[in-house]
Amino acid sequence: MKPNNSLNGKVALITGITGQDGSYLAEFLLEKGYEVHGIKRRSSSFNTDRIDHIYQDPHEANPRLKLHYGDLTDTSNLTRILREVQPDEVYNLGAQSHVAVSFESPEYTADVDGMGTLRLLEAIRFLGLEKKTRFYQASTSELYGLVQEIPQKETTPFHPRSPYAVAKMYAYWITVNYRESYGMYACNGILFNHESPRRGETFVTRKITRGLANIAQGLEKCLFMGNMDALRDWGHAKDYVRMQWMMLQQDQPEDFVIATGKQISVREFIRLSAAELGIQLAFTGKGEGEVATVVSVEGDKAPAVSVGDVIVKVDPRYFRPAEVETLLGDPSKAKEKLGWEPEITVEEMCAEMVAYDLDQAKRHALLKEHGFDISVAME
Ligand code: NDP
Ligand code: GDR
Repeated sequence: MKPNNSLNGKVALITGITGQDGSYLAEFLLEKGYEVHGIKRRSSSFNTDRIDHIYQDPHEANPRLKLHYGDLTDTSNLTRILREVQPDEVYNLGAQSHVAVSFESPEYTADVDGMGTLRLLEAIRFLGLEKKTRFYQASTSELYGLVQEIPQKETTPFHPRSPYAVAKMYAYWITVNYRESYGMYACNGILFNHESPRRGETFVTRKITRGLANIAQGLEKCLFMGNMDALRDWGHAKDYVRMQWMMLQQDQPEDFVIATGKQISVREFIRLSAAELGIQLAFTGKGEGEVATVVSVEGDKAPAVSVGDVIVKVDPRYFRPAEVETLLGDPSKAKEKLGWEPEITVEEMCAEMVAYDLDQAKRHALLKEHGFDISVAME
């Protein structure tokens, strides 16, 4: 067996290590003593921002974090990496993960999110690693789509509503199938929405916290939103990656719903975020005509905002061809079998995200004041 730098004897491979969850999971596994390998895509500019703080220069030390170029669309590449790494645990977090974008690129999304999962499972089997390597699949509450039951649990029927969700449904079942067919330790975490300051800027929570912070500092005038009635069960990514690891430490592989059991609307998340900046909003109008107007401003976090400003409008451009209106998870199984419970509330998470984005906005405003105008464009 190849010698490794693991402190606990274990080696993990993470696809999607440069993403939100991948970065938190890599930190978590390094703290546990793992040697962590990650697959990153080749990009024309640097794409490792979220993991730069844990990267160790291979010239200076025996790093416990190692990166490999790769792509979930490339079978030979995945097989070669798996053969080289011989992981004890594989976390398949890599995906084209944006639901709205999946309507624009359905075929690519199917290839990466659906077939990519098959490629990994098949490579594990092809290399004879099926008894050694445990496999975690990043499944999603989007599988429930048009919900059949409230709240949603492991037994709730699926009705996917986007090319993303349909691709993830294939990945869900192929993971179950490899478990049943080949006795592989393979399981699905059916995770509800989870966020953090590392959330991609075009997902709704981050779009809101970043957009409002920019408006507070005078970098932008207005936030343009899609469906503000959508209801989501939002948790913190840090809580959810802990659970990803816990799922692979059981005697038997099983699928689990991971959620907080509480939901709020997009509109309520806007209200919470604005309040963190000292801004109270009034929402008026309906559907495409809805706007949010500033009714009061307190404190010094939003010097560029005045009473009467309209700082949120609806732009139908952000409506989806088929929408998932409401998601609410029931995490009882995870609580009873694994003792998992989320530790961070949506209010605490929102406060953390706003504080981070306000700090960024202040830096940008300062640069702008001194003649260095960098783009803060909002999606
Ligand atoms: P992100 O979008 O932040 O990260 C996705 C990761 O996948 C990035 O590292 C990205 O690389 C990588 N990736 C994209 N395409 C490919 C490809 N073709 N080959 C290899 N890697 C690729 O997602 P999250 O961290 O939020 O989510 C992690 C996983 O969990 C995803 O599979 C997502 O679908 C799923 N999920 C997420 C939930 C959430 O609320 N966050 C809820 C339920 C499931 P790059 O950095 O280069 O773009
Ligand atoms: P979602 O997350 O589609 O649930 O998928 P997203 O944050 O994109 O949308 C949540 C809800 O907000 C509504 N919405 C908007 N969404 C975006 N992105 N931008 C807007 O301007 C906007 N206005 C309203 C959406 O219509 C939707 O109802 C996320 C991803 O992380 C998936 O990978 C993951 O599987 C699921 O969560 C669980």
